[in-house]
Amino acid sequence: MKNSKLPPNEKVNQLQDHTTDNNDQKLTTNQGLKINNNQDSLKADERGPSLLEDFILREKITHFDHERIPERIVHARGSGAHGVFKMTKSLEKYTKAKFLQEVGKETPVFVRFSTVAGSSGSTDLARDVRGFAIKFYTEEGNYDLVGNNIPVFFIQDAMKFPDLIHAVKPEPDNAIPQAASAHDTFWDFISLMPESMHMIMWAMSDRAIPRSLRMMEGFGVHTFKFINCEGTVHFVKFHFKPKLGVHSVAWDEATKISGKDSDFHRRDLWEAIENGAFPEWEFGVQLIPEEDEHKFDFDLLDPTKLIPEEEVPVEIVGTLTLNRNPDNFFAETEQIAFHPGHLVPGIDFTNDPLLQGRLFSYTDTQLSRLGSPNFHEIPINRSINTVHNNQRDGHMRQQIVKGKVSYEPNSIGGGCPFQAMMKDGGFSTHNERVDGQKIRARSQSFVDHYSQAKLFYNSQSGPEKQHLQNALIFELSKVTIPAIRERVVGQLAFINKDLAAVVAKKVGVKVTHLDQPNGSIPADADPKTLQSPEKEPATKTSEALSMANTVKNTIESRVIGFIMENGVKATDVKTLQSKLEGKGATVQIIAGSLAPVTADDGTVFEPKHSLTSTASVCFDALYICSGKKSTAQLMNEDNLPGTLLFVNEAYKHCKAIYFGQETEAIFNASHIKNKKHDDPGIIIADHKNADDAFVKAIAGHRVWELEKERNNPA
Ligand code: HDE
Repeated sequence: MKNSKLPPNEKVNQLQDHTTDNNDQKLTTNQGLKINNNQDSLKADERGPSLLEDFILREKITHFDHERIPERIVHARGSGAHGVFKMTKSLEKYTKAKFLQEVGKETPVFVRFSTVAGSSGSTDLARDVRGFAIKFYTEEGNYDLVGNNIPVFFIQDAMKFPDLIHAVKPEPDNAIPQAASAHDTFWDFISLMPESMHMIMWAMSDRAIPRSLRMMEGFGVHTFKFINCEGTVHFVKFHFKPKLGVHSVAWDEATKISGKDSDFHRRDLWEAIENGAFPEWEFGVQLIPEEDEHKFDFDLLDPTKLIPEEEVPVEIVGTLTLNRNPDNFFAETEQIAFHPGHLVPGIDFTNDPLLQGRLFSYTDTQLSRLGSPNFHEIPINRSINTVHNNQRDGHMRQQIVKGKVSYEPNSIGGGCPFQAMMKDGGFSTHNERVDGQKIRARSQSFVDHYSQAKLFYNSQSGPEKQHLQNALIFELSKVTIPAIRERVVGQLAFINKDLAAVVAKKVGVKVTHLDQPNGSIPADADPKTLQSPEKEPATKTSEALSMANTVKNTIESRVIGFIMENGVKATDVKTLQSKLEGKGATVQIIAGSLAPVTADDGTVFEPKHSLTSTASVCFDALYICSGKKSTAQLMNEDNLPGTLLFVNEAYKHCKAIYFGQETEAIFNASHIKNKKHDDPGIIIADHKNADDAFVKAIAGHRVWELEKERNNPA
């Protein structure tokens, strides 16, 4: 199903009014004047100087000169899509937000995913947090949930955000490195900010190198509030759980994908939607009655903490589906402007000091990025309900508001536009009681920096712990100042002594105990208020924190490389291809060159790639197609290096590899020949269930538990 055939919704209809199709049209200037020569400028004689009066050339070049706008200061690299949010269970009991009331209710959305540190042209596979920002076009106005793929954050207070970002961005003297946290300034900052340790565990885990944007979770991160019609308040955490499970690539793979296809995630999202494999998430909430605010061993307002699902289960109440690619990247994905302060009645903020700071930042940044307070009039940013107010003028104003009145109260305009009563959908802030003194300080309840870092680390599977450890070693090995490496290792020791010891050894420092684990807490704070790093979390391990527990039994939208050459056994190829495609996977043919491949029965297969134009890192699994002749050609002088690189790398990255009939020669020349144990990821076509075994292996994502063996094949 191609996205153009989808039923339109209110947002898509609205965008149609601003969409142009150049098909069958004549070229014009921006004033609509038809142009009859788009090749030559106006000159005094064929070989003479250009004339200033050439308004057509001037308009074209002036527009070109001003095509760029500032990229986002963070989250500059992003990809987006349209979709629909659908309720499967009513939240009426908890919130009066209209789009969350009715089962079956559909709300148009636009979602933008992003990396944080890199510039807009940087690689998709950087080790980084991913943004997960959703604009819900509701009947009550736009609601933005501007979240991440990790449920906690580096810092507790907005005051530290510019410092965090300056530390992670390229260093200011030489602008190195791009889209990477593996450098001195980032780790210097982190080593002095113990509150970042929980987030560091997540950011060093494979969550920071997703297999695809469609295989990541989304979180609102902060605690928000739901308010129902009676004014009852619940605290709420938002979750999006991908239907395909949460999956990542290996770090070695990520670095190679960055070279082979730095648009890997953007392309994957685009192609999945074009092919009708619509990315889908379950939407869930954790709900906490207002009176239970202080029942936890952490503060709900602290954005470095999550609520373990064992303590408050996630209730699934809806689905998010992305089903339409944008028509124009700049107009839609680049110009979309999110803001955590775009609310609807029934949803409100909490006093989380990180969230509070964000409420100022997002509109402010749009003013310099999009250049005008009228950015809400850009088609992608317009609400589907009409805007009525007395705001006027400014750069690039689009709306033509009738009448003499642009103030309130007024009698000339009959008092319009009127304030809305609450019962008519007028927004009112939660009437929370606040007693206190003005104070520039951190709450004592925030001074616990290690217990949930322990919870996360202890919840990981063996291979996940190993990857996290390797990531820390990689990152810290890029830090040139030993004292910084030592301080970070000192922080790790508060989380797990063995982890600290292994990392310390590899990065050439000793584990030294840090006396002051309280970071940004003032040095003159009362020692009784400082938390001991020995504190253990109330919940010791949490299943939901390990990606290993999210594997689903599906191969939907997985990309399988079929490696073949002339003489390949057509029946085997066709049988397996139809089985895989029948289950929603995509098959791509790889051959020695792009020349058509003629099979044993005369069937012609068109390769999408050659062995040298792509690499195994761009595929989820490989099938080495049956056929003696094909095998011989894949092993000729020309193809052998490419064939073996494919197989050996896929093996190293723990992928499923299926050897068809008469492909032993390739098996025996590869690293796999030395495999010592049963490996469910290596399938040999010597039994009738081999095709099914391959399907099962692909659905398992990777055999991470055999990584050690696969990386030491000799
Ligand atoms: Fe953002 N953030 N942020 N952030 N953020 C921006 O807004 C900021 C934070 C997040 O696809 C900027 O329009 C401050 C947490 C996403 O367009 C800027 C603080 C979370 C996106 C900004 C934070 C996020 C942004 C840059 C600390 C997860 C991309 C361009 C107080 C819950 C949205 C823009 C998109 C973008 C500021 C912390 C998520 C500068 C000051 C925590 C997904 O306004």
